[in-house]
Amino acid sequence: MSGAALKSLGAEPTKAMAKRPAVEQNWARAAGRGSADAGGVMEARELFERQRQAVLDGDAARAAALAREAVSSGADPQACVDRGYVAGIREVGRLFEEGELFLPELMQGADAMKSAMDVLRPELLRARGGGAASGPAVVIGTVQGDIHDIGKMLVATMLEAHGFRLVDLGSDVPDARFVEAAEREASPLLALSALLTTTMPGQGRVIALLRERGLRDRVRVLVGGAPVTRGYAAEIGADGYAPSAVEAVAEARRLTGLAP
Ligand code: B1M
Repeated sequence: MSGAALKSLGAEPTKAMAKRPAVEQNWARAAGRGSADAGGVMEARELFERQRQAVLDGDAARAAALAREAVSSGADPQACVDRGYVAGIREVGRLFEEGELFLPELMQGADAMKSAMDVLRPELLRARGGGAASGPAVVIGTVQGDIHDIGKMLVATMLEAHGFRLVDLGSDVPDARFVEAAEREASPLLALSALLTTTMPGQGRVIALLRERGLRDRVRVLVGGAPVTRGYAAEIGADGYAPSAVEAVAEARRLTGLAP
């Protein structure tokens, strides 16, 4: 990442930050658990800032090391994802859009985010009871032409953590593969992610294909992804929409008839 871009953010590590030990015990209390004293809250903020910065720097090794250290100190993995790593990747996206960063840096930021997620994913599952799959099968993927899979992975993790059996088709998934998987797995729910305005229509195409194959009555469709809105979901005839991974769980429960 260019020095200019970092300076424009005021994002270079401060001397105070550099001197402090990487992880301190009270992160466990502080990171998202609400009962920390003022010092603990400060340490949690510092942890999230370092995680955000590692993604902004595109430093996969540092992002993973901070995730491992956070886990070993008992920090809340969800808070690390939301306030640390996701904050970082969104900042990378903003700088990319403004022409401050270029594609290689976007890719490095994504790699850093993913290396942290490799560490945090099992923790997210564990934090919510281990993800023993007792619920309905959900077929999930990012639509055709779209290789963004970080948000989809977070949604899949949250659904799995809440007991759904996940059939993850990955990214850049052809329309027919979604429909065939829903039929093969007898899945009542298709979860379609799209991150590009140019690939959003893929969500509508899959719904049309379900209808064409006579499956629309028994397969509900949940859509999401940064450019997708509730209005767009209604326009294409989706059954549900969620703006975040957490809200996707409530929506998936509603659509599969589980208690809220
Ligand atoms: Co791309 N990219 N990217 N990118 N990228 C965006 C999306 C963009 C907004 C950046 C920007 O310009 N600001 C822009 C899209 C503009 C537009 O369409 N209007 C863009 C572009 C242009 C591109 C390329 C075209 C760049 C190029 O090649 N010139 C290219 C396209 C490649 C392709 O797909 N064909 C491209 C490539 C890439 C990378 C490969 C480098 C990398 C992706 C790596 C990967 O995913 N494996 C990448 C990244 C990292 C981003 C940004 C920076 C971050 C995306 C992300 O992971 N966010 C992104 C900017 C941004 O989003 N602010 C950007 C974090 C993630 C947790 O959030 O995915 O929104 P999100 O998921 C959230 C919610 O949306 C929701 O829950 C999640 C968690 O709370 N959610 C759902 C997501 N799916 C859901 C499904 C649900 C429910 C909720 O139900 C089914």
